[in-house]
Amino acid sequence: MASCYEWAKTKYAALGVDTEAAIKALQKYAISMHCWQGDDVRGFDTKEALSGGIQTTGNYPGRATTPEELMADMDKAFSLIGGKHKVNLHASYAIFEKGEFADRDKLEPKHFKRWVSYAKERGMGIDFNPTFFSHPMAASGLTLSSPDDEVRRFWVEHGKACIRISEYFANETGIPCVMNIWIPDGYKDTPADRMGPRARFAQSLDEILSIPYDKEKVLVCLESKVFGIGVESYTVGSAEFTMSYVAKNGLVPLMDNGHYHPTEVVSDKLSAMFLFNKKVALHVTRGVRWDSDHVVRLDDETREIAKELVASGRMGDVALALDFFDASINRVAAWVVGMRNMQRALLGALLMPHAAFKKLQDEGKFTDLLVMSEELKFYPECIVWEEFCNRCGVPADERWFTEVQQYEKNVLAARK
Ligand code: RNT
Ligand code: ZN
Repeated sequence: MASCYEWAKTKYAALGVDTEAAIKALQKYAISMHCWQGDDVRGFDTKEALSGGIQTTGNYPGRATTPEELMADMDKAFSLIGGKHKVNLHASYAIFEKGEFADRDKLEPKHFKRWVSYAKERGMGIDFNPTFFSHPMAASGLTLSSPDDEVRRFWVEHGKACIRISEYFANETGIPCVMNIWIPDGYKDTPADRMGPRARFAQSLDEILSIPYDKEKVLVCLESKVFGIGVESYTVGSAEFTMSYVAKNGLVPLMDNGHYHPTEVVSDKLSAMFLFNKKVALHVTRGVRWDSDHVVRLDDETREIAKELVASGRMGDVALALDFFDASINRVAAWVVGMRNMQRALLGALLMPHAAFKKLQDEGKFTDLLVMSEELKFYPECIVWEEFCNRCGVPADERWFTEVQQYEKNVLAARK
């Protein structure tokens, strides 16, 4: 009797879909896993509370509080996720040796050498984010757009430091570093002056980007946002600001699917972005009513985003990172669920007969298109997933969770 996989392969082949090609494409697709899920976005460089209009809620035991713990937790997660991925760091995760400290404006590559060893030992690349929040200099809620020149300068220096660190990551790992700039700046109530802060933000970005760096190695992104907690009326880095700045300066736009009005979807925006940008970066997250940064589920929008990446043929041009932080559940499990769901969404998209579907659309055969896309939902994706996981040496089903439960019992439970 042929194996289940052979049967699934034949079934997809009848639609013109090559399951082998799908598995291979998924195996080599690196997703950037955000370190900040492991410690509720606290980082190691300050004792400041999380600020900037983002929030973690919950107090599930076992949070990583040291670099060693965070790295061990990430290893546990990576061991249960097929394929090779990237590590996504924030500047606040600098690791200082005993007695050493450098403020955000003075950070240097050496403060990240342990992360470089971590990545190199595992053959991974590193992505990076300047941290414009959870810091006394961000207490006013304004950073790169601040009218206070001392504050603005401080953060400009931070941005420059982060470009140097990003280049160091790329040089050391041999893999380009995606460096994403997101600022929390904005106002709670209707501003008197909308233009001033945006003009200062543009000026600050010009200053940061004026330092020489290798544009092949460091891909600078700008992330937009529509609102945040405490900045409900106005954010400086709006979609129009970031898209225009990026287009004018040859940067990469970063779209976080929690950062739009609730009825807007990133899946519908991607094709337009692909037409006018060589590369596009994503933060895949799940907003529940608002930008709540819930763990990524295998929901319709995640699948639709994945479909757009594959159907457009532009999967390779997308720097895909996850961005969520849930402190109410096992944090390692949160990573694994989100990463595996993103992979499942991509696999589903890789198993669609896109050329045939496009043809149906162009020929106006909308009944056929509806019928086939609905039938496809019950095709044996799960069997191809199982084959993918087997080849990667990770559990295909919920057995991965047994390992996380063991880890919780043996490691996480012992943490204070
Ligand atoms: C905030 C942005 C930003 C952060 C991380 C921690 O709304 O999404 O990307 O979540 O940088
Ligand atoms: Zn984000």
